[in-house]
Amino acid sequence: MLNEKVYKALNQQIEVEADSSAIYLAMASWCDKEGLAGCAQFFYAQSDEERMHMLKLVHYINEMDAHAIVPGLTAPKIDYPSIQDVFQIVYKQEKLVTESIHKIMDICNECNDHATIHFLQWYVAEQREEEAQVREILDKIRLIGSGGQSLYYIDKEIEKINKKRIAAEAEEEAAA
Ligand code: OFO
Repeated sequence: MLNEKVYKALNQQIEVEADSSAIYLAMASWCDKEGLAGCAQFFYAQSDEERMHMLKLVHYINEMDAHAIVPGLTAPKIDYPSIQDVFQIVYKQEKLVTESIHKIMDICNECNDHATIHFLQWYVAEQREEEAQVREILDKIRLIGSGGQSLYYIDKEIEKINKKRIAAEAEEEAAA
């Protein structure tokens, strides 16, 4: 059985992950409309990943004999000034998610909830990787600059990341 404080915090995290999934889906759709195919593919995949993070929480809470609450959707922003702004927003969102996971860890430590600490370690590692990836993208965007063909080159860079992700997923599947 979960401690009440831990239960509440985990349920709130379901909402945070659901919001991330909706935000990235809205970004994918905006990129599609702007003709940024590589970025669109990146955000569709990110949105799916966030949904998977949300589902992991739902399953964990229920496995612990509590009731996972599915939240209502917060309407995401649907328009963005530029792709540079999109990735800045992503970075802020990922930092917010990291903070939120760390807060739950603190609550778990207070409550001596070793099972949830173990469960959340996956999220801690995932957040470290996601923040690093967005920082890398922001660095590339800065290097490419905002000249005439910058959108083309930014999209190409994101396509490279998509290819790496697909290859990593194929490797994981083969190893399973
Ligand atoms: Fe849920 O992984 Fe980042 O946000």
